[in-house]
Amino acid sequence: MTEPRISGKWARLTASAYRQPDPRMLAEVEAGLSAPQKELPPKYFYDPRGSELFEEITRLPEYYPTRTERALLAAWMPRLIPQLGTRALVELGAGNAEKSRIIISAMQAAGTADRYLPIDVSASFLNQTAARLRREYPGLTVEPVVADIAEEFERPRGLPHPALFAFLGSTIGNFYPPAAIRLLSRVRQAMEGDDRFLLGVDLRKDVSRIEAAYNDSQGVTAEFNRNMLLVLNHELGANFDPAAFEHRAFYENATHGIEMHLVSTVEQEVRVPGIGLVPFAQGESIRTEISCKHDRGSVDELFLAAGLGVESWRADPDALFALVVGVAA
Ligand code: AVJ
Repeated sequence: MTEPRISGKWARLTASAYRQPDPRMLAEVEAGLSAPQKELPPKYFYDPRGSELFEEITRLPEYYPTRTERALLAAWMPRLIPQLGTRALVELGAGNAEKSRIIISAMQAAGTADRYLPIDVSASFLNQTAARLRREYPGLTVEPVVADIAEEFERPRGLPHPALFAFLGSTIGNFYPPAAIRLLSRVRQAMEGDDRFLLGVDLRKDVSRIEAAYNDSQGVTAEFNRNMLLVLNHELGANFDPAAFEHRAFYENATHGIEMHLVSTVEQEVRVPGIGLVPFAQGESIRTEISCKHDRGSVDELFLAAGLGVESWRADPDALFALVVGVAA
């Protein structure tokens, strides 16, 4: 089907009315909203506003993971990178690449900053990031890849050795173990020779500390959570009223993870074009994210099942967060 060709301000004003919804997104949303426990994939948090809100989360006093991981990287990478001789950094779920800079700078100091391949679902964010890094590191070849790492991952062609595949920020926590193992196995398949895997994981700890990180006093996480409904409105033409949903985040002991939900405050029906009317009882929720926490034992299990072994493990003194180097088993 050809879209009407219009330009200037009308193109912008009418773009969303003419755009076809992404069929993959529509299928995922339909499946998620028709499940007994409604759910939506966390990747739909990250439109430009969502990415901005997530960056705000990373600076909140309660949200310890980002700053703890950054400190671990800053302390370790200047020694680890020259030991490994890393020539290429492949980063799964790159976001704004703020932490990647620490690794790339260590590669540059070692004289091996050859290539950087950020992989992310958000093309616009990725391209901004790539442009900035090319300016900051003139000798570095930056090759952004738009992909959903939960669905697909292959060794990028022509990748120099040794490569470091990094999956930071505890994003692995978004996957229950079976899906985490599938993802890690695909990374393992992509690894060759003396390549390494670098994982950032949020550790199991006092539940109140974890719950506080997802229930910040400024309400940024609540706004981030509700933003997913605006993404559905914008992308699918749905008519969610974000004010009719409440943010809820709690730790589930059985799965060692935070669950984030949007709880309908009223009985209501929401229209999603291509899906129909979605009914909500008062108090019924949509699960928008899980964030599983790990320890040395659970990481060992995931790695073992994926054909990887833990080569080294570094946690901060308070054992909030760990960086793990994995090697083909
Ligand atoms: C980006 C998935 C690691 O689980 O802590 C932060 C996302 N959600 N606050 C996390 C998130 C709510 C974050 N990850």
